[in-house]
Amino acid sequence: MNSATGSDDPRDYLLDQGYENYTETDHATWNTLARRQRDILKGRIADQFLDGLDRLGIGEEGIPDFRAMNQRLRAAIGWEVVAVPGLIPDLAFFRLLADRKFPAGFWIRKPEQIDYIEEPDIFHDVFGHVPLIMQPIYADYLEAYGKAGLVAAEHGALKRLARLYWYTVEFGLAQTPQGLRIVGAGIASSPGETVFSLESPSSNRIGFDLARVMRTLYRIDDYQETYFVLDGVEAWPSLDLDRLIPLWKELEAQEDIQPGEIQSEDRVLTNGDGSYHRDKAKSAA
Ligand code: HBI
Ligand code: FE
Repeated sequence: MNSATGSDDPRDYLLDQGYENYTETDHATWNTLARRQRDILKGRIADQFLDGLDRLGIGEEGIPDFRAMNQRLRAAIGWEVVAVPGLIPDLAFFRLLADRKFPAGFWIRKPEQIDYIEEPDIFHDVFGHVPLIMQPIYADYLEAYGKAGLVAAEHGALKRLARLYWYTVEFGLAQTPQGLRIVGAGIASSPGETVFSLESPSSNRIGFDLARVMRTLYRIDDYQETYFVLDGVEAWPSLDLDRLIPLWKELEAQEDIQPGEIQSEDRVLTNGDGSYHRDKAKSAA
């Protein structure tokens, strides 16, 4: 992720959501996106995500008002969503998560950008990220992630944390008794990747392994070449610092792994044929 530079103090980024400033068009854009995602996510997303949407009132009644949503989040799980202008520096981001606050962009994409935006907007941040925070195990994972991030910064291990976030919180899949399901917010807020991540023969799907993920480079400009699969919707990795600090040290001696590469130790669920990214590279050349 290409995050901002600037102050590490989260208070320098917090805004009022400015709920009254959203236009009819803004609410209509939200509703269009929410309706489309709800349809396409059926049978593909973890049930817990849909449960979170329902319990938080995140739906097709316009952009959620953080004041109302936060009453439910606070009461249920001791988290809240805070409005920020966009990407914020890593340390400010980690501090918020460590304090059980999830930063969300307050703005929404314009109708002409409905399918692609470069920076996360409120639809990605709230529809994609917030529903799973209603699950205690996930809520604790995000908090632990924030705390680990603050320590990683002191150990030159920020890239390890960025990769972990990418391959779990943003682009994670999970095994369930009903089959593979989406748990990542970057997938859950994108109609194209919702289908691609589960059904494309192109990408690899590999059983989650913490050290393996922390070594793996990722693509920010297209669908992933590899998705990592948690052993269950509640199987978020433990981020015990007594284990992480020596692990980061060990990894310094190991090479990075390319996004599409498979290693002999991998638990391979799908060995992707790479066709999607190869065709793209051809047409770009
Ligand atoms: N800021 N608003 C926002 N949202 C993010 O997801 C985010 C961020 N800053 C940094 C960041 N993510 C990542 O680089 C860290 O997870 C490593
Ligand atoms: Fe995100």
